[in-house]
Amino acid sequence: MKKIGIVMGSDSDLPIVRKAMDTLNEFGVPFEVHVYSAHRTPAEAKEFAATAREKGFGAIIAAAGMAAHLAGAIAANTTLPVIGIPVSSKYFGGMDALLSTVQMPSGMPVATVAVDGAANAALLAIQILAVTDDTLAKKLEEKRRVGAQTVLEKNQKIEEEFNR
Ligand code: RP5
Repeated sequence: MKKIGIVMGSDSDLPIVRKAMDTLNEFGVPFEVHVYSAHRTPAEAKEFAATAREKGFGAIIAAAGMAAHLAGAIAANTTLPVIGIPVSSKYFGGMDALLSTVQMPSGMPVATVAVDGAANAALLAIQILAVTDDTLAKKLEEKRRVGAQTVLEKNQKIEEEFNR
């Protein structure tokens, strides 16, 4: 199975990134995690992206906050799918990171999830691998089924309480 690369701009992003790692572990998808910054360690970020395909990665998740150029900088150096997680910080409620991640110029796509949306980033990465992996696709379907069941149970409780 292809690996998922996870890159974060700072170790301060780890509490958010951990949700992606938990989801990948839940599905048994192998991954590597690194701290590479588009601004503080641009050479290492570039090297990781440029060699990711030959090292067996199938997609890369990049998480960063503030002027969050990491996902774009990674995308500039690989044709693997890149998923950006805008990480919220003290100011602007994560809008700074969201716009820095999502507003990529034409020809250089980054699939951006919600602010701090690390679990969805992992699910999207798994969906990418599941294009050619039926076992993973079945696990995704089962997770959706369980998720729907949970919502239906909540609905039933609400209906019983308020619809008399
Ligand atoms: C970004 O700056 C990082 O991704 C992090 O979200 C933010 C703050 O980094 P630290 O100052 O906490 O290292 O590059």
